[in-house]
Amino acid sequence: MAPSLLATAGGLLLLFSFSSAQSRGDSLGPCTPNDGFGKYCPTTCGVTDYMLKYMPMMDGELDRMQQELDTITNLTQGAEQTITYMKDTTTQVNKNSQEDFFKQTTNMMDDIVRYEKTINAQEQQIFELQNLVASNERRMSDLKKASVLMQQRCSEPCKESVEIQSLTGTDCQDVANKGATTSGLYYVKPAKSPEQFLVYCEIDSFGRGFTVIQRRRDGSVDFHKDWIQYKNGFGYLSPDDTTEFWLGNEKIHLLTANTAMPTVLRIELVDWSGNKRYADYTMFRLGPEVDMYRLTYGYYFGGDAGDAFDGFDFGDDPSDKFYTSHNGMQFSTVDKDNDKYQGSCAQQDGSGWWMNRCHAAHLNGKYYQGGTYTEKDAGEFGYDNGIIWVTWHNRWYSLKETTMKIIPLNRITAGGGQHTGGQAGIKQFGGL
Ligand SMILES: [Ca+2]
Repeated sequence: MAPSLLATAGGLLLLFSFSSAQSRGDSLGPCTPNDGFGKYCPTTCGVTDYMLKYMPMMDGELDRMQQELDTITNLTQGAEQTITYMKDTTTQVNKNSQEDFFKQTTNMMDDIVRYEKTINAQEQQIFELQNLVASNERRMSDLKKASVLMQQRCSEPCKESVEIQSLTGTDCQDVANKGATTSGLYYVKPAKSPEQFLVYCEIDSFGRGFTVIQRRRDGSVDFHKDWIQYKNGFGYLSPDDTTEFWLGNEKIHLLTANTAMPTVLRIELVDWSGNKRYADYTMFRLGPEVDMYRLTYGYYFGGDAGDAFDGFDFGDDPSDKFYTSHNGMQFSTVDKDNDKYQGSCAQQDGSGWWMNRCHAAHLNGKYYQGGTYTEKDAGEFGYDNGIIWVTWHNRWYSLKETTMKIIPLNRITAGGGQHTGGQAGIKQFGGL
């Protein structure tokens, strides 16, 4: 055992864990405290996620080092035994010096042969030990470099590295109406919101300002989160739209409740072949927390991805469609079961969503690289838990990218754009 080296390595890990969290805490000062989270200014949740993601790697490194140290210890013991043996042999030779000359010569010849063997073996051992030491030094050096890198990143003043636009409004459409033409990070403050918060606004050439409430891109953020995390939001907002996040149920509630104009929820999906589809729902609204952030919408407003929120007949049971619809469902998380199922859909699927019994749409599901997955991939419960929009791809196909964004109803068709394909939606819109 080499407790001193282990303690040093442990100390190194501990040192940068605390100091990085501390640095971020310090540098949050100059940031506007209400920004919630961002690519460079993660929330406490964000920091925890980051550390948890990084720590298993460090733990793995330390485990490997420990194993190598054990090996070195064993080899050292072997070498010590060999030395003891060599000393014993020398003593034996001295004892034998009084004996018969020929016998002594024979013994000495034997001893010389043994010595040679021992020396060869020891040289080999020394060579292996040197390699191990060099390898450990490299690992220590890598760990130190990683630590220094973390320190540097954590000590960067976050205010300077995040571009936050100066215009503000009640939502992204309001921001666009005030003249914003660039997509990016903006502060918004809906009418009933006690404070402003940061959002990513997608502003297009038609002057439409979408407020983005969910992004899946590459699986870099784990959506297996609890009630509080889904309430407050998690993941990272970035000015260049490269990161994954859930904006937060409380913010989505504030953005959709008490608006003068009905809100349209646009869902955009990308599969693993690069195909893109979308679905629109108008009069989209999230209830308050006392009503468990219940999802309601008026009707499917069109799109080419199909109406998965309305449920789907999987062919398992006549009630499939009824029990996989989402309109009117409360939000459930792994620690809060508000679904219509005797078990917990959210716990089984490891997500937060408007679960029924359980779903035909499931955009906060587990990220599966490549898309297709099986019951075996789905873990201990074996249910379809991917990123699902079943009216486009079946439930054992997990989508590559998703976007959920909202916009006032009167702006959705502005300038034509994507929605011109949704004939059903246009008709319904005309009938309003
Ligand atoms: Ca239940």
